[in-house]
Amino acid sequence: MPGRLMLVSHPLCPYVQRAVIVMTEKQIAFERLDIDLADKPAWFLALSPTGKTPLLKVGTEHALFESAAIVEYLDETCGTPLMPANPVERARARAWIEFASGTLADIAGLYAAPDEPAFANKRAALGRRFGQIDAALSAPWFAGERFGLVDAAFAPVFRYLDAFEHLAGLSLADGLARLEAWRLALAGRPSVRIAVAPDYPARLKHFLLARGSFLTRIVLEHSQAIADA
Ligand SMILES: N[C@@H](CCC(=O)N[C@@H](CS)C(=O)NCC(=O)O)C(=O)O
Repeated sequence: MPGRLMLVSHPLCPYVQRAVIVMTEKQIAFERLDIDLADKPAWFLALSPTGKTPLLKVGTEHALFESAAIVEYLDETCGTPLMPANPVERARARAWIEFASGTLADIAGLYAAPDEPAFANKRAALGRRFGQIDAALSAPWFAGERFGLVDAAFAPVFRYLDAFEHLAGLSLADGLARLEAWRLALAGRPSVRIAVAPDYPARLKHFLLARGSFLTRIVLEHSQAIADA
């Protein structure tokens, strides 16, 4: 065990979820401290070169940043490895974790898109990504029989998809049977379920409504249509 772990977090951050999933999978004890990203504490800015969550404080000596680096550190220091032993498979896993980060960036672009053309552009980019992921994945988990770091990296992507379907009636990955099966498996995984607090859906809705973006309009119209039905 590497010493006392403190995960500096934000309740909506998908990158934080990766670390929580991995620590839960590995039964690693940790404390969590949520901060206000709109008003970052000075101690956080002093520790984090990027000023982004997650940040993992390890004992009193180290503060790790970047979710991919954090989860690999946890994987190498605690329990049975979630990364493959084979270097080629490990390189492939790292590449797909990066692809998951790019997918999260496109999702952020989608919910921030100010108008229909920008929204349609991001939606098309996401559709292409989901097709590529569907073609690359095995079953039941990304690389086959064992749950791994790629699964942890993508679980927050699908949490957004669930929310967009529920709040906006918006489907981004239709007709991809393998992806759908993986998404369902991830949604049922206990570590994924508890990676956010029970108030996550309400917080995300509040966040999306406050964006003033094209998706905000869709969420409002969807709520209205449900109220009228
Ligand atoms: N590449 C980073 C991305 C982390 C990230 O974008 N965190 C967001 C919250 S989900 C953040 O802290 N944003 C605050 C800011 O950019 O000022 C990682 O994988 O850890």
